[in-house]
Order: sequence, then structure tokens, then C-alpha cells
Amino acid sequence: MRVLLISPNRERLPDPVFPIGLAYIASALHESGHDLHVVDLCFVDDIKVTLKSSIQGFSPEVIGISFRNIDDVSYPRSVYYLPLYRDVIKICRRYSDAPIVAGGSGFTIMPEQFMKNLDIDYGVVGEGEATMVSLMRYLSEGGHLPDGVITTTMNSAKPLRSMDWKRLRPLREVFNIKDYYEKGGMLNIQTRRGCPFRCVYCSYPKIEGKTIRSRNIREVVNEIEDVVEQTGVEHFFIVDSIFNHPRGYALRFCKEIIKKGLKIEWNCYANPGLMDSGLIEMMLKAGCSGVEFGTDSLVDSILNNLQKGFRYKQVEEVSKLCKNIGLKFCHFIFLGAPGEGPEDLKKNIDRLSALNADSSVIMAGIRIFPKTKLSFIAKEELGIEIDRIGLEPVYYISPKLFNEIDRIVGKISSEHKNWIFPGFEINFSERLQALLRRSGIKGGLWERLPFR
Ligand code: B12
Repeated sequence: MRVLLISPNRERLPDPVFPIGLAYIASALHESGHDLHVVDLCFVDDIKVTLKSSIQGFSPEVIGISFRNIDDVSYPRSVYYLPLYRDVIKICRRYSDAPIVAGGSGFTIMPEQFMKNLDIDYGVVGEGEATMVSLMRYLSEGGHLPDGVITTTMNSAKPLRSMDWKRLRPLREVFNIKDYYEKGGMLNIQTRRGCPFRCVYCSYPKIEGKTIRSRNIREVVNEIEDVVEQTGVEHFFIVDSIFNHPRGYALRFCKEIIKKGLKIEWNCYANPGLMDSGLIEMMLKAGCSGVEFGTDSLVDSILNNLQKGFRYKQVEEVSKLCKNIGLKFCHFIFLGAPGEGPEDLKKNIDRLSALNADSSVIMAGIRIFPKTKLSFIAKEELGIEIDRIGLEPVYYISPKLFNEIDRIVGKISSEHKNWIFPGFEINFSERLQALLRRSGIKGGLWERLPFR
């Protein structure tokens, strides 16, 4: 079938991000013999002109759209992408009768709400390779599913095994790799799927499932080697929810890169409770230039409320190890998490300053996702009705700090120029991002902020 794939993500912060999810779908469709055309709206000037000419030139039989983000989860900026998505779908409908299939992490978090709010025919929840291929087969045979059906490979009783994602590589070459490298400073790579952790606010287990499924390490490293050879890109982000778990897998990945002598730089997310000097040294040797810890808080009672599974002492220990060994690191911290009062907040900030990380990313408040434990806490503590928690972003801010948060951010941000406050665009902004990338800087920008 002729399938048009659209990536409507135009977000530039913290960087434009290569649409690896859609590239996996493109790969699955390509392997199954479908005729593909890809429209990536990230860098185009006029989305209407671009979509119109692609649709008219290609006459798609099916249109697949990847909804990666719903909003930027950043209070108070709180950018909401649904209006853009509505425009994109409206343009598709104007120039084509092809059914529209939705997928992506944003879609997967709230499939029913997407189906209700956007003019979509079919939706694919979770990883989409096998399901999209099955759906295409069904449609090409003239099958007609009831509109709005949501299929899933991850949770269904009879998983479709015909298209194993672990064997696939994302089809990167149909996207504009050059623009992403120039304007976003890196490409991305996935080594495993699944998140077994139970953080009260998080959507990752819903998107990827709770069970970790890892790819063959040799195959992952061969893929990196081929990307380097074919594209000249040498900077990567490993998009796995948590890089350092399981530890053995992470170590073997590093060893394979070292063995091959690959000259690359990469970043990843890590759990600060599961790090040790052996792994840090190995990561550094394998080209990891900076690690982003999902720390969330530096106060034990708050870590407990968030179900983080590690304590402040471990964060302190791992920060010292990183400093001593020479691996750059950054802590992601929430202000206003459940249970946080002025005393805890002060402790949080004082401890964060003392850790002396290369950077810290500070979120004021936590975006509430439906059916998470946080949504029930928000109902109980703040009276936020469960049915108000949906696509339009609503944030949890501890009632003890509710009226203080903006003032506190204003104060601490002026004292810490290497701390980034996404929702406030303080110490980092779209302008600075573009400026740094224009000057040729590659890799994670938090490692290279000019005012550190
Ligand atoms: C790694 C990551 C980042 C890295 C990316 C680095 C890089 N260069 O790649 C960084 C730190 C930069 C980042 C930034 C942001 N991120 Co982020 N990120 C992730 C993470 C952990 C993995 C994304 C990923 O690449 N997955 C791997 C690919 C293969 O999976 P996938 O995209 O889901 O695709 C699969 C399916 O969804 C499906 N699919 C995808 N498209 C389509 C299309 C069709 C037609 C079909 C059928 C199926 C389908 O099939 C694919 C293959 O199986 C996710 C959380 C998660 N666990 O998913 C959050 C996530 C995507 N991010 C999110 C957000 C909000 C952001 C930011 C806005 C945060 C901010 N304020 O800075 C920015 C936006 C950046 C941008 N320009 O878009 C949210 C989006 C949901 C939401 N709430 O809106 C997520 C889900 C996390 C969360 N909070 O819940 N992010």
C-alpha cells in the first residue's frame, strides 16, 4: 500500500529530537513491501504547503501520524501540542480520503482521549511495528475495522510476533538526518524497551510495558557503527528509560563499544541508586559524555512518597563518584512534589547546590497523567477531579508550596546559572539552543552551557 507517514513534532526544546519511533514504523512497513513517503514537519516553514504537496504528489492509501508529545510537561510554560495536531489532521482530510492511523508515546498515554478529541480512524497503542503491518495487511485485503479500534501488541492476549522489533533497525535515511544533527546535535538509539520502576507520576511503564526486553548487544553496536560510517554522526542519545538497569547489560554494551574502538559520544538516563564506580568508569571509556539522573528529590521522605527506591545518601555517593571519575552528570529534580513543605524544599536546594552537578534540570510541579498514583494523590490533597486529568495539562504542586513556587524559582535561578528551569525558560531558551547549535556544538547542551 502507499503509506504516508507524518511526524508533526516541531518542538525545539531542549533540542529538536529525531523521530526514532516513526523511523521504526517506516522500517517495519518498508520490510513488508509497502510504498512509503515521509513528511517531517520539524523544520518546514509552512506545514500546509508541505502537507498539501506531499499528499497530492503521493496519493496515499493510508496516513500514519506519530504523536510523540502531548504537552511539554513544564509548568508554567505548559505548551500544548493538540491544536497543532488538529491543524495537521484537518489539512490531511482536506486533500485525502485515506484513513488516518495514530500512534506514538503521547497517543499511547491517552488513546481514548486522542480518539475522542482528534479526527482519527485507527489508533495503535504501544510499540507499533507488528500492529501497523497487520493493520495494513487487513486494510489492503479490503477489511474494514470499526472506526476507532485500538490494537496493541504489548498487552493483547495474542501478541503478533510476525514483526520482531529487535531484528529491525529504524529507517533513518528517509528523514533529514543532516538537519537533526546540525540543529539537534545528535541522533538516537534504542537498546531495550520496558520500564519496571514504579515512580508514582510516570507514564513510561504504560508506554513501553513493565518488562524489559533487550536487543542483542552486538547488533546494537553494529547499528551504531553503521550509522557513524554512513552518516558521519558521532553523537547519540540512548533513549532507554533507564540505561544502568540491568547493570550486566549496560556493562556489556560499554565493553562492546570499547572492543570495537568506536569513537562516539553519548548521553543517557540513569537511576542514581543503581550506579557504581565500575560501571561509571566503563561508561566513560565507552564514550558516555554525560549522564542524566532521574533523581527527583534529595529528601528521603519525598523520595519515599514518589516510590523512587533509592535514598539521598546514594545520590550523594554517586555524585561524588562521577566527580572523582570525571563523568559529567546532571540531576532532574521536582519542586513541589507530594509532601514537600518549605523545610524540605530548602533542604532539597541546599543539597543540590552541595552536589555540585554539571547542571540540574528543575521542574516546578509534576504533570499529572490519568490513572497514575499521583492522580489519586492530587484528587485527595488538591481536590482535582479525576476526569479533569486528561490531555490538557494539569500539574501537581504540593499545597504547602502552592503560592510560593514561582517566587522560589525566581530566586534560586539567579543564584545558579547552570540550573535549567524548562517551564520558565530561565538559563536556557530556544534562542540559546539555536545559537549553541549554530556555533557547531554537538552532544548534550546541559554539559556545555556557557554560564557554568
Ligand atoms: C528519550 C526521551 C527524551 C530525550 C530525547 C533525546 C533524543 N535525542 O532522542 C529528551 C531528553 C531530549 C526528551 C525531551 C523531551 N521529551 Co521526552 N522522552 C524520551 C523517552 C524516554 C523515550 C522516547 C523514545 O525515543 N522512545 C523510543 C521510540 C522507539 O519509541 P516511541 O517513540 O514511543 O515509538 C514507538 C511507539 O510509540 C509507536 N509509534 C510511534 N510513532 C508511531 C506512529 C504510528 C503511525 C504508529 C502506528 C505507531 C507509532 O511505535 C514506535 C516503535 O515501537 C520518552 C518516554 C518513553 N519511555 O517513551 C519521553 C517522552 C516522549 N518525552 C516527553 C516529553 C514531554 C518531552 C519534552 C517536551 C520534555 C521537555 N519539556 O523538555 C521534550 C520534547 C523534545 C522534543 N523536541 O520533542 C513525553 C511525551 C508525552 C507527553 N507528556 O507529552 C514522554 C512520553 C515522557 C513523559 N513525560 O511521559 N525526551
